[in-house]
Amino acid sequence: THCILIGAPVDEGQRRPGCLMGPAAYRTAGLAQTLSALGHGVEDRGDVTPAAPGDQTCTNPAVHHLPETIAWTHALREATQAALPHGMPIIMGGDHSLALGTVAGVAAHAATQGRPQFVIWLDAHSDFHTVDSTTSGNLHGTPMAYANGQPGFDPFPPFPAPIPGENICMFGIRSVDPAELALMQPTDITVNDMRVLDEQGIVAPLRAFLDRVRAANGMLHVSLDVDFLDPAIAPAVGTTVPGGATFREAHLVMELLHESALVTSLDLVELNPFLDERGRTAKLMVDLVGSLMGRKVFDRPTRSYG
Ligand code: DIR
Ligand code: MN
Ligand code: MN
Ligand code: MN
Repeated sequence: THCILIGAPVDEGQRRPGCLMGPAAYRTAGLAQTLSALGHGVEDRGDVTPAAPGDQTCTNPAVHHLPETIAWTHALREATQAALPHGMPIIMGGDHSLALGTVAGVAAHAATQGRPQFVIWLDAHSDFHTVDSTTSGNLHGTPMAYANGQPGFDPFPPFPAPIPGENICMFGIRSVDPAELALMQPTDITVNDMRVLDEQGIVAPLRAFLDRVRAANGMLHVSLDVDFLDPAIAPAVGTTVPGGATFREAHLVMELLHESALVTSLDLVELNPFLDERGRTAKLMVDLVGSLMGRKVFDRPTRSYG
């Protein structure tokens, strides 16, 4: 695979400064070297620079950094869409508001290919607020609703090719605000919350979704929020929520995604290196990308003998 690294030092979608150092931390933790050691081509396109913010406003007084976020959305949509014909974009964030742009870019690209776009959202949060519904005003809590074509995003450019709920699958969910729940309930989104993972494990629900992606010849975007992981193994994130994915659960997701050979783009979001312990979380995220891109502890036979 030709991997295209794109730095997205977005910090405006939440209130704890530091996510802007994410791209530098991934580079320092050896993301490019990890990918080349696995035999992939790697191209680092550097960090995206947004245009000067405009003067957009909205009626929800809680919302902050709206023009900055819209500027990022335009720039990241373009950068992601431009990369896709050449390889697999890996967006190094940056807070999760960057996905307003990256998912728009992958959806626009999929539409030009006549292929359906699918999304796997690995996160403690559903990120299903709209600009109108958010009470925190942090726009990192909105990208999934934008991608699903929900109303309530007036100041934003219309989402290019809204992704139907049946093409969206969330894992690791354990923090959903009442307004998000109300918006999601009428949709066909698959929400595999932590209870589902406790009860069924990650394998069956993930395989079921991957089978649908394959049957539809879909493109598959993976958005990996650091807080999908349990804070005990991944402390460097502004919004820790107890009870997250374990080390092995997270690697198993990545290994299954690799075996599926369906993933066409990836976001790495919410890493805040200012909160990290000697790069511990950054290195874990890089190792997870390694598993997603084919690293194995042992080479297992792909068929059973007997
Ligand atoms: C909360 C937290 N639902 C909010 N969201 C996220 O502020 O909207 N935290 N995404 O990481
Ligand atoms: Mn700020
Ligand atoms: Mn998130
Ligand atoms: Mn989150």
